[in-house]
Amino acid sequence: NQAVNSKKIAAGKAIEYIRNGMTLGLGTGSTAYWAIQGIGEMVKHGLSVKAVATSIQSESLARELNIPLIPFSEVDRLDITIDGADEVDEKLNLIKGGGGALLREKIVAAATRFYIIIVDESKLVRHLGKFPLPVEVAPFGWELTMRRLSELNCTPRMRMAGDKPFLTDNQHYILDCAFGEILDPAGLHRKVSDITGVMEDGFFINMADIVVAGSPGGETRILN
Ligand code: DER
Repeated sequence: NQAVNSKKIAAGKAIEYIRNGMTLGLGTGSTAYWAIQGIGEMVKHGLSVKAVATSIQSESLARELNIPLIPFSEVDRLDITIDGADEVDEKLNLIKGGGGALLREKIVAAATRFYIIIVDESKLVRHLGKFPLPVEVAPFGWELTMRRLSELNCTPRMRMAGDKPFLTDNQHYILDCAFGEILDPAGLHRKVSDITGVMEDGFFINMADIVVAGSPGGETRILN
């Protein structure tokens, strides 16, 4: 359908930046899925790259596609990481974490020279915040952490997997915090990350180098 089309189109444009011999970060989610598929095709046709995945889910997809994986401990910098996002504002600040992979995604992003975000154009917003901010918290004392988050004027909700709390690849919980329109995402990120018990939050401030936005009509726009 059209939404898949725009994700695929954005992914196809993003993988054009990949060169032989690069070390890549593989993102997580339904848009990054298409980038990993495209990289798999390039590997099948002789591209030699090494990759670090941002989730167990992306790791197993990469294995299926014979994309050579290396442990993160073997790299100090990644050349390119391609990942999705839930919202992108006009300064290319992001809300991520819809797929629950935000902690490893941010660690990989922070080690990446050229960070490419791929989205359907519906993710482009004037202000972040319509999408609830995913916050990864330690299960130990999560009730106190949740209370402290709500004191920042949001409504935190435990993300569930069936009738149990969702567990991230790092065995933490995710609280989805509805703030409504956020006018100062950098300032709010500092407040959220200051709360003891918060492992990471879904604000990716000043991290994206370019954003490739795909449209259902099949065009792509490069934002930087
Ligand atoms: O969890 C994540 O950060 C994902 O990248 C998410 O933000 C985007 O997922 P999607 O491409 O499936 O919308």
